[in-house]
Amino acid sequence: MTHPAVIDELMTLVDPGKVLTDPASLEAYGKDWTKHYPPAPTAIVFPKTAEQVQAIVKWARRNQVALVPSGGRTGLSGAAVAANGEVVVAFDYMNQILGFNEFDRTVVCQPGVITRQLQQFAEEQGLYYPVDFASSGSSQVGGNIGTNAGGIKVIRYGMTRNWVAGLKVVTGKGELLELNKDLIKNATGYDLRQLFIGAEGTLGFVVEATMRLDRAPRNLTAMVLGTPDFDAIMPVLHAFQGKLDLTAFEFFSDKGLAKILARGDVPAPFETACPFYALLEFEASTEEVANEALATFEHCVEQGWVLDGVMSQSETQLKNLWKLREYLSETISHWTPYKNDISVTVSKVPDFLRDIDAIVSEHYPDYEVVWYGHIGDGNLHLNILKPDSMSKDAFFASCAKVNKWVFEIVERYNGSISAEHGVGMTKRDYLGYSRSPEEIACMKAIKAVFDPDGIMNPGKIFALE
Ligand code: 2HG
Ligand code: ZN
Repeated sequence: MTHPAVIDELMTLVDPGKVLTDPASLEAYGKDWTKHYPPAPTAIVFPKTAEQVQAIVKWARRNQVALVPSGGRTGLSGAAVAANGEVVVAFDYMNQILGFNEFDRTVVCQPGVITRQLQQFAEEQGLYYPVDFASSGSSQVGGNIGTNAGGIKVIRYGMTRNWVAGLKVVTGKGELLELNKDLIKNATGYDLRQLFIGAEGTLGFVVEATMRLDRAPRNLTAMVLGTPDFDAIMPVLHAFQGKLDLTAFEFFSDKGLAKILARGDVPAPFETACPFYALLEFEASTEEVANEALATFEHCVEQGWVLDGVMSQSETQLKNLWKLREYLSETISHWTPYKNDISVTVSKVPDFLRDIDAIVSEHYPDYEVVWYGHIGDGNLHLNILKPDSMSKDAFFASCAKVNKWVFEIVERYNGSISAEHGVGMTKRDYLGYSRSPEEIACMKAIKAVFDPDGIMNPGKIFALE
């Protein structure tokens, strides 16, 4: 436990009132959306400047205090959890957009800028920040960078990594590094910026980020298509990708749809009941594009790949169709789901899903399983729902047993045990299914360069040693 005198010293490094130790704050800032681990931080500190972050890290080095970075805490892998007396560094007061350059199409953000704030700022400039996901109303830019956040538009725009022009980071040594200087071309050796993206705060903390923007999409239009089985989704993807530049290609199962419709606030896409649904989106920038989409839909129906479908005709319909997919995670959170976020290359998806589904239904015939995800990226979200009669601990213990088999299948398919939710604490013991011992050794050596004292988010990605 950190000595009270050490916390007193911390208080001198930031503005008055910006260190909290009350139980409610410790509880709130000590956890993310996983809620598996009881939060137990020692204190929460709110820096306002990069210099204050440097002072905090140097203080932590001197006193051997572990630090956990905290953004919107919407993560699903426990990467922002402080369960071992750490001090949480929360970026809520570093939440300003500091600059915009219309020629470079870049925005300079402090790490605590909310994703939606950045999206809205881009819109006000007639531009677009394309990384989007259900938690964009609370997640923060620093956390998005720390986790290399993905979401629903990756098929067209890629992950957060693609949109980071430059970074300022404070390393575990307390040094301030300015990485890539916002350049498009910069052939000067190792791109250290990329190391900090997706590092989950284990190398250092982002204190400023220059994010790129894109042109605004024109007349985004969505289709929801019902398929007779899972296998039909892939030829549908192939057919549409051959004709259109898709901005999204998502899927969900009938069980997922049933949960959404039971809410009572989202209209059904159409009457026909189907086992699986694909949601695709494109820019209907001209009438020809819209006609091409309809012709492709008809082709898919003729082939027997699609049983029914609908295309949005207005902004409201577009939003309503997206709710069918975007509300899933929050809606099923009521059943305390056991989550897995896995990926393979797109061509392997049908066989992969069949193998995993068989394992899960063999071992858990009584559990309800809801499949959804970013199928156009080969990314599946497997959610096993907790029966009401079962305790959370018993349920999670029984699901953990199946992890081994699921991850063996992932390994066999050369896939990833974490497609977009990160490693954090939930996946750290399984890293070896996706990364070789040599790779893990390199990763640990890199950590030692930037964080020689092991104070930056310890116990995340790798187990505590
Ligand atoms: C999504 O795609 C999020 O909705 C959450 O990544 C996934 O709830 C999940 O399993
Ligand atoms: Zn997702």
